[in-house]
Amino acid sequence: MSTPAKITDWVDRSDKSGEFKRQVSSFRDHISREAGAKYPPEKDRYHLFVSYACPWAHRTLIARQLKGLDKFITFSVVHWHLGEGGWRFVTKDEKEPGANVIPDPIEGHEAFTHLRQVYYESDKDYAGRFTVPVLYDKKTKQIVNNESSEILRIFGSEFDDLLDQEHRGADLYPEALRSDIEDAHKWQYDLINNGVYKSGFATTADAYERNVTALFEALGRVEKHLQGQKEGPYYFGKTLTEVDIRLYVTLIRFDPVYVQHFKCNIRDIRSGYPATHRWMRNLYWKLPAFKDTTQFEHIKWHYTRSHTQINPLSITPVGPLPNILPLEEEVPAVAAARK
Ligand SMILES: N[C@@H](CCC(=O)N[C@@H](CS)C(=O)NCC(=O)O)C(=O)O
Repeated sequence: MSTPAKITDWVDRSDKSGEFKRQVSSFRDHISREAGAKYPPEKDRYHLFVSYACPWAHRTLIARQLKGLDKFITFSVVHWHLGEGGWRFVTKDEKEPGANVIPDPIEGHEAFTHLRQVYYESDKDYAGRFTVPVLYDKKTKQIVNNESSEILRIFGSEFDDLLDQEHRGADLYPEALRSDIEDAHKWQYDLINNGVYKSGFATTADAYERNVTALFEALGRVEKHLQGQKEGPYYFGKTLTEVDIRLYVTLIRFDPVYVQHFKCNIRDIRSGYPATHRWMRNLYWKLPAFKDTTQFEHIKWHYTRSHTQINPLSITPVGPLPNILPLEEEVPAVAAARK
């Protein structure tokens, strides 16, 4: 008899390849400023459900803040623990760190305990995974979109007519860089963003070794690119783009979690990739949209205490300390080598 699928089975138990295969997102509508759009940009109409732990959700939180959409789109954060029922909301009496970690705040959702209920409200026959981020329309009570790359793109442009000059000007997908951005997304998504998961969730040594090797080759490629980047602090020099956001959310979790929990330990960022380390710290320390949305307790607790097949005792490793180094400080070996 085969074992029934569980929400916490990251690799299908009958899949002999041992490979983690990410499902395709199901809700793919768009908020659009085109006349007659089903979901037009409007103040206080949309809500974002996220987890601070999740790198995909983190993309959307950064874009929301960078574009000044905090005044337009509300958000709430689920409990960091992912159990058999999927993501759950905190109860009224629970106190967890971080802003907006609250029960489901939507009118009519007073009895909702889990994110899955938001999915079933939109589609009673929904049969996919109950993932964050979820962009939700409070007016029609429907999920608009649950694919972070698309939500990022929506936030980047579709509210621009409502924004002040400064935020309208923050173009995360500028015309002149579009083909470079798309090229970077292609390999970085597969080898880095998803690569850490494919390494960590692999259930055979072969699948793990193949994916972790490819991941570190790709990190070498990022490092080489950033070493050659003399024009400015961002991936493409003076212009902050989607590529910075999408790489950051994976790399900020790298040393605190992925190195040990996902066995991505050929090197770490702080001692092995100086240009990448500087690029990442610049984003964190100089731009509040990056620092304010990075919640290390949710990040560390979620992975190490939810994935019990990887860490059965749920003991969270203390280090590395600090989670992120100050801009001008290096690990002792790097500092000594510089002298
Ligand atoms: N394609 C989705 C992936 C999102 C995703 O996988 N989110 C994870 C958290 S990091 C999740 O919610 N997983 C819950 C589950 O699979 O049950 C996106 O990029 O928006």
